[in-house]
Amino acid sequence: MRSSGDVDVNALERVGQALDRLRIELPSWGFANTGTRFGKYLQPAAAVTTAEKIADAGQVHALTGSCPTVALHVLWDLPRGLDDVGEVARVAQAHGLTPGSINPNLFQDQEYKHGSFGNPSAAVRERALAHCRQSAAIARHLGSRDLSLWCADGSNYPGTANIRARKRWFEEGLSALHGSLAPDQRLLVEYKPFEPAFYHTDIADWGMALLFARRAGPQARVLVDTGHHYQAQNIEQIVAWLLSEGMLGGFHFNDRRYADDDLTLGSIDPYQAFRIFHEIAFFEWESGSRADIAYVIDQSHNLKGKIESMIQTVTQAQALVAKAALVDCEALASAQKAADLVRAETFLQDAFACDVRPAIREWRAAKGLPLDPMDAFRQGGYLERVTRERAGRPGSDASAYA
Ligand code: PSV
Ligand code: MN
Repeated sequence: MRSSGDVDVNALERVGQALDRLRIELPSWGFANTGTRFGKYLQPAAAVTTAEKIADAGQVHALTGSCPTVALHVLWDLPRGLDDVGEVARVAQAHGLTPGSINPNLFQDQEYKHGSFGNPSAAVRERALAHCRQSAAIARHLGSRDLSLWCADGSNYPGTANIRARKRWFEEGLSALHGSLAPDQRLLVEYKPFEPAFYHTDIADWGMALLFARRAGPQARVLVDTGHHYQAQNIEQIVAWLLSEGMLGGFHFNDRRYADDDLTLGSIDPYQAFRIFHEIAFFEWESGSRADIAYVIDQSHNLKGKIESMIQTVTQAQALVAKAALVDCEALASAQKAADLVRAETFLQDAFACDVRPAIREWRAAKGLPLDPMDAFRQGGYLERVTRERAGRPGSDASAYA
């Protein structure tokens, strides 16, 4: 790579290979009307039905070429459980997609007021387990590998919860769930430091998620949602540790300024996302193997157009992955070994500063994709059509949890 800001032939190839490999899953819920806890501003084009969410995801994939799968939330997308599987599979196929990770919902029903797997009531814990087992069955029928679990469990006031008992109930519940997975399924355990609970959260950080995943069984891994950390936490170090432990299962990508803001990837701190992609690329170079990690977007946009913000996210991911592919890992490793600090750091800074847009356009041209996905979307008429079709229907104010 030259450090002058443009991309040479060798680098062009590296960018192309990295983009060929990039698969980033779209969240069905990112196309629906969502809001803050203070209210929501409705968008006439927002998807209401599962079929509409999948159709919108299909648009993003058709324009960017990087999103062949769509993540589904069971309660929102398959409210009739296994009875919805056939239709969801059919619609996904019609839009050139396949169902991706399956997300049980353990936070919306009234029963979960005091938790799911950590609930003091054995009956509620059983209910959580049954719902997750049903979600695993849905995943098997849809051909999805990952059951992606986020538990909102926690408490709001000191002394109100038996933290150790809840930990034990989680261990029991997750092991039982793991026991009912098919051999090729994975259980992804997501952590979050706070919200909705504001005193303690049962799976609050990557260490807790790691312990639970290890105890659950060999098919469990940790899922890193980039918005689920305290300010200033070094997320790429967590990524590097989980990679070295063979325990990084997937990501929920988004950006944030304050807490779990669910903002567009790279909109606040693109260098942070670049450093994550770099740690993965560096690991792959060093180990000579591909990291088996599910990349999923977990964002909800209240004010930006939903499809446009997904296109923005995916093109940003493509750019950051391309930049990370430009780091000369061999030279970096030798600079690190020699403790040549400035030289080592400069490899990252140079790659990040590189204008990868021409290389990405070449890749798009070679794949028959629009050179400018956002422009193609704006010219394509899809938004105008769905706005006409969807506006004013019953249910268009319905919301998923954001
Ligand atoms: C919780 O904040 C979370 O990150 C979980 O992944 C949920 O499934 C998702 O958001 C819902 O938007
Ligand atoms: Mn998430």
